[in-house]
Amino acid sequence: AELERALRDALDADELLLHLQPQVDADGHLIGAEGLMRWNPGDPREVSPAEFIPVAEQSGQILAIGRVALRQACEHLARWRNIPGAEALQLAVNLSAPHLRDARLLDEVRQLLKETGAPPQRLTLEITESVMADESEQLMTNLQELRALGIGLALDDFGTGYSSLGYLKRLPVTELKIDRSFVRDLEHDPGDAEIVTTILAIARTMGLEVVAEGVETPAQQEFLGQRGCRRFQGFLFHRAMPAQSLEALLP
Ligand code: G
Ligand code: G
Ligand code: MN
Ligand code: NA
Repeated sequence: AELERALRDALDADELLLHLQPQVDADGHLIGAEGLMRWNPGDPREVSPAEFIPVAEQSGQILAIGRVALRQACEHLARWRNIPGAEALQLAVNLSAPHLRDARLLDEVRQLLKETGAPPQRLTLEITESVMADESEQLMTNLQELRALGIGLALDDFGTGYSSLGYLKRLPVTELKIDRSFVRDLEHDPGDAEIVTTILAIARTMGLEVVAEGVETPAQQEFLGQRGCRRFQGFLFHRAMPAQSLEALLP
């Protein structure tokens, strides 16, 4: 309850900041980023999202956090239209299951696109597999309308939860994110290696983009690249950083 109150104040005072973890291609060139929310970054009072996201999910504040993330992401995308080398960057935002099912989501997104001038084709929304636990009519309508706007849909933490090929067929997703738990022991755990190989084969068959998460070693990148992975995210390349630091990486 203490954290919930502090989070409400932080939301009111606009103190949440979307940091960006770069995504790179096989040559290490910047191709996009995932937005990861930070509260008092770099400050002794910093609270980790691993702590405040679950609280916000419980309290319902996760919708307000999602709106903050969407707004900041759209502002970055709009600014990047005018920065040489940044025009084609893709930016992904994590949205919670209740937000994706919310009847107001599409109005919010349309309004933000209009206000900021962000190009919807550059925006991707990350969905965790837990949304599929309740495939409501409103969820399916929202996802279809987001796609119709040109927004991408990525299945986050793919392979860890409820994923089945049936869901993949029904949901209008454009991208899979290989969960970092499968990437971690890739070189030593034959089971994980097999899972990753299978996810990449599924993506190829279904014409989906894939991003490998949690890439920490060149050997992991090589294994993934040999099996067709073209997009990478992880500490081998970059940690999450403020938008201006990402912009400083541009050639
Ligand atoms: O950001 P890491 O850097 O520590 O994030 C921890 C967890 O919090 C991850 O599971 C990540 O998906 C989640 N997370 C970070 N930012 C957001 C956000 O803006 N919205 C939601 N729903 N989850 C987030
Ligand atoms: O759940 P989601 O995939 O949205 O969360 C991303 C989380 O993964 C964040 O907490 C982020 O800080 C973390 N992360 C990103 N890259 C790496 C990595 O290479 N290694 C580890 N251990 N964590 C990572
Ligand atoms: Mn994510
Ligand atoms: Na993930």
